[in-house]
Amino acid sequence: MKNRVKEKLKNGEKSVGAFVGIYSPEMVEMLGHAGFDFLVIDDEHGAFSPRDLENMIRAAECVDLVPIVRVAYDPSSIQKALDRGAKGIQVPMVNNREDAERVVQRVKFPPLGQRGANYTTRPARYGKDHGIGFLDAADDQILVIVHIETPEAVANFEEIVSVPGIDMAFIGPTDLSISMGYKEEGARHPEVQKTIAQLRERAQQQNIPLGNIAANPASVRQELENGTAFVAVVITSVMMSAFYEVVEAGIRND
Ligand code: 3PY
Ligand code: MG
Repeated sequence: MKNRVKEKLKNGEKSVGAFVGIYSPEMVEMLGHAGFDFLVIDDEHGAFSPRDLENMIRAAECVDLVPIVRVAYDPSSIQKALDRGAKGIQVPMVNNREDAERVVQRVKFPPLGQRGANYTTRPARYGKDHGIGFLDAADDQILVIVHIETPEAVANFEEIVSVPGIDMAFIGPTDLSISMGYKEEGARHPEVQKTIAQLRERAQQQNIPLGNIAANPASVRQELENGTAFVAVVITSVMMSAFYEVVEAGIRND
């Protein structure tokens, strides 16, 4: 169970992916064929049943996309996503060391964590994989990502990312700007931009890769140039801008 994105991170390479909150294995296949590296199945905001999650993950595996699940943060959601076959877990609203430690406890098997083992599940190939081989591979390959999206998380950044087992810090610009009080201006507000720029420097000092959202193709490039290791577009934004383009073209032709 090699995790291509985790390997890339270790080698200092960058990855581009997409958040998907709509149930569509076909769209997952399209992302894979288009050449994306990873998929974040958004189970914080999306409408997925456990079965839907599993089918999205299965589709990602068919096209060599790394399936990551952004969980709605309660501890059991991490176990459930991992047992469906998620190769990465992305956890919103991680605000301090204790939150980060709780995430690691849920993702890793003992001794580092307290994840429950069961070899009859999909990721263990229904019993074909078991014992130390399965346990160590899972601990080694599953990517653990925490969202930094509140002033408290910003203040505690160093202690969050230094928790053993945390692989990456992901900036949540929308929640960060709202929780900083910039509900109208959003992430464009200079204070939010300044905070994000400072997080970049602090991440570099801590030697922790940073992830971020990109609003459009130009900002994918900008993020990569800024050193962001893991850049994700949001599929609904990409689709809506394509739809607006078509509608505008139609209006101009009227
Ligand atoms: C945010 O911007 O708050 C996010 O969580 C990104 O998806
Ligand atoms: Mg968020």
